[in-house]
Amino acid sequence: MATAAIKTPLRNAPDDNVDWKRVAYLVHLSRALDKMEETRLVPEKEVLYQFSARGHDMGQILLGCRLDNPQDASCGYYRSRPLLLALGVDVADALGSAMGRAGGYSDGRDIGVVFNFPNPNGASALPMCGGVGAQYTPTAGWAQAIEYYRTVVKDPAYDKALAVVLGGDGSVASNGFWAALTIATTQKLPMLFYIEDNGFGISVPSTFQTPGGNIAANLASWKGLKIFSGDGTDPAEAARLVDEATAYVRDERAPAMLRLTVPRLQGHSFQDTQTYKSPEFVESEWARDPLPKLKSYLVPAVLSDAEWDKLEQDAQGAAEAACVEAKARPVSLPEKRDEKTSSSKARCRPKAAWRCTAMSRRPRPRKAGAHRLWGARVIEAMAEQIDAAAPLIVLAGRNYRDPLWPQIERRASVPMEGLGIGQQLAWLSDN
Ligand SMILES: Cc1ncc(C[n+]2csc(CCOP(=O)(O)OP(=O)(O)O)c2C)c(N)n1
Ligand SMILES: [Mg+2]
Repeated sequence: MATAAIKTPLRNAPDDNVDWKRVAYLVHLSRALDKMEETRLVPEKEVLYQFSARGHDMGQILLGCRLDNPQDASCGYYRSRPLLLALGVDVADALGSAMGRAGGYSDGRDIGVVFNFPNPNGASALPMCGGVGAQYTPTAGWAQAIEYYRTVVKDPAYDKALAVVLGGDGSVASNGFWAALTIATTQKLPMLFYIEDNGFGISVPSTFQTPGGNIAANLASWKGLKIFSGDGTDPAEAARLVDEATAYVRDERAPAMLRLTVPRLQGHSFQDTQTYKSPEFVESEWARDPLPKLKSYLVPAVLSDAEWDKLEQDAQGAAEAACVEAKARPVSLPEKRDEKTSSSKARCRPKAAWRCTAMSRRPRPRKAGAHRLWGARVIEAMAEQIDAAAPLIVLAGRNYRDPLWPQIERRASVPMEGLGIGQQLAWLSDN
């Protein structure tokens, strides 16, 4: 009896500074969305390109919960939806984008798994794209802007702000990674490199991306970079590392890397059946699933079993409601999509945006409407920058010229028309 009276149950002591209920809810929500896409929306052909974040979710959500400064910004990649959920992105927007629906922040323009989230109430997510490594230098730019506002404009709102970039173990072999690392460390920028090391870039093991497969170990002697590294599936360790790394960047105004190892519990994308992994390896990955670890960490220390189940049900309910809302949205029409792209961008940065939208995209000859629309945009962009009466020398080929020609032929000349490629090069070097 005496023994029983003094025996204290073994309990975890989760950090009170973490809102664990929110973390658990969001992990359940991320899982519910992944499962809904895999089991229903992909077979229904509502979602065509699906990426599961399963295994990466808890770490990202812990990170997102620490991005609480409205001047913070993050930039992720196609596996970053859990982070976006933690930043507060509308669930129907997240799902609707993957379904190419109208509305939301992308109005059907994105491939779905990439996001942008100009968040007026908190940390924003910079526009992402599918190019591996493309996320790094824009994030360095944000970090540089933070420092400009802090030290030149002297706006105290930026005193503790940071920029965080998310990337996989494959992305550390990209130009963007090394460029941003150089910028952030030579300029001492408040930038956190959050590396989710799942051991693979599609089917390629991380040992092909960096010697030994551990970028944090390899950068140990890199000057001006504080390194944090650990297990992204262990709730206590991941929460502590996220805390330490974000606090370091905020307080020291200097860059850091946080590398968390995580299992990729699904194929690279839905289509990938992972035949390059042995069944034993896949099993060992599932043994590292952070969700059951989170449950045993929180129940009963923070939540009862019933509360845990209720969070899961609530998250499923939210995912279902978001699905109904997203499906009720019309499919975004290409014409409308183009209008929205140009007009919304024009509101932010008129000239640069017009140049980028109107001039960089190649017109598609078989789509006469799109061809004409492209031509009209280029004409408008030119009108902003070139005098209406100025003579024009057109160096572009026929595909690009044709949609503009009726409007410019009176003042345009095409000096390289009819020349072969070698003659064109000669003309260009002579003129
Ligand atoms: C510039 C560029 N090169 C190649 C690809 C093709 N690609 C898509 S995902 C991927 C692997 C990236 O792996 P990692 O960074 O580890 O992220 P993970 O998918 O494992 O989360 C590659 C090579 C691409 N999208 N962009
Ligand atoms: Mg990877």
